[in-house]
Amino acid sequence: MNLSNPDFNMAQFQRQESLPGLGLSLGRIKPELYKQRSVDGDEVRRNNSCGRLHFILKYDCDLEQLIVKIHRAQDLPAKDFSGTSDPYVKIYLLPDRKTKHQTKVHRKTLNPVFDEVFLFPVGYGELATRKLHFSVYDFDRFSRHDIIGQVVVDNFLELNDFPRETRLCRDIQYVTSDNVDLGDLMFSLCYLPTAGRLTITMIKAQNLKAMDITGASDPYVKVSLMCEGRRLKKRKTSTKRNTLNPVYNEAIVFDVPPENINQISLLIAVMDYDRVGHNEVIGVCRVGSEAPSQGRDHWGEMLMYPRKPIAHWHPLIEWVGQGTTSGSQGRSCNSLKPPLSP
Ligand SMILES: [Ca+2]
Ligand SMILES: [Ca+2]
Repeated sequence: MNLSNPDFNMAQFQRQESLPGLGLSLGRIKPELYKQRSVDGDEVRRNNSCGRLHFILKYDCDLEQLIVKIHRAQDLPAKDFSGTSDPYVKIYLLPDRKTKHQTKVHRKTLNPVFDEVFLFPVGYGELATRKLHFSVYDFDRFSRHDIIGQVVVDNFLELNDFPRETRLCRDIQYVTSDNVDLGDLMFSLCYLPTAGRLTITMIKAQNLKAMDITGASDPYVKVSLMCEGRRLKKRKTSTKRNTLNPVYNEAIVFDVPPENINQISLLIAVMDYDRVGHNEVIGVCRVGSEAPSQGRDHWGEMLMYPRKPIAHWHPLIEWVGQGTTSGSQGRSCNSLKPPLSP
């Protein structure tokens, strides 16, 4: 069975997927993926993961539509007292929030097999600015449905095989609310190993959540250099007044010697400035070797291409307020002294 056959059409897509034993064929492709994730629970927790979502993307150039097949989820957290959940998945192709698709609810399982196909009519050229947003929920008969977590896919054109059939398996990121509306942040990362210089250039944000009664926010971005849960240094951009789509183009530089680059991460918070009262967090994202999937990928790309600024969009997720300064400094951080302010 040639899974990357470019002539693969919609009918085959569905037929092939509904063949008995298909679930096994996924497993045959990358069995090591499953093994690692299900055995190493610690790793899953470190990444704030709430299980994994398996799905398949394909773009139909003739019909100009993105085809999304939600295959299954695995190792979901239990949200009900019974020790299970009743999962279902909602998907959007942001920034459009009017077209929403949803799977059926699967009762009492942490490893649901959905096998449902959804279509999003969209021009191929438009895909560069769109992103798929999956929210996994636990259905509850008598109360508000709990969100289990979310997966966001952007940069479609950089996916292997795309627009041909592309199978993906992503960590489900922990969130506490359905934060489709927090917005996105674009920044570039660049590392100069010889100079030991890490540069993050804050480019812009879009569709930020409105925090003020004016219907806008006064966003600035705060970047914290973290080592094992401890904040070593923080820097921020200028504040842009009264906008949900700020443009910064401001570089923030940290001194990080190559021997420490694998121990650190960046916690990036988009904040709303308020003249009166506390400034509030709009949303956050993290990059680093231990960050959730997208932040980890961007970090890895930066290390793979030193001296080259690499820019990506990142979805903002809700700040759940983990302590950033508590806990003792790890041994491995000792050689990374907080650099002096310039
Ligand atoms: Ca439930
Ligand atoms: Ca404000």
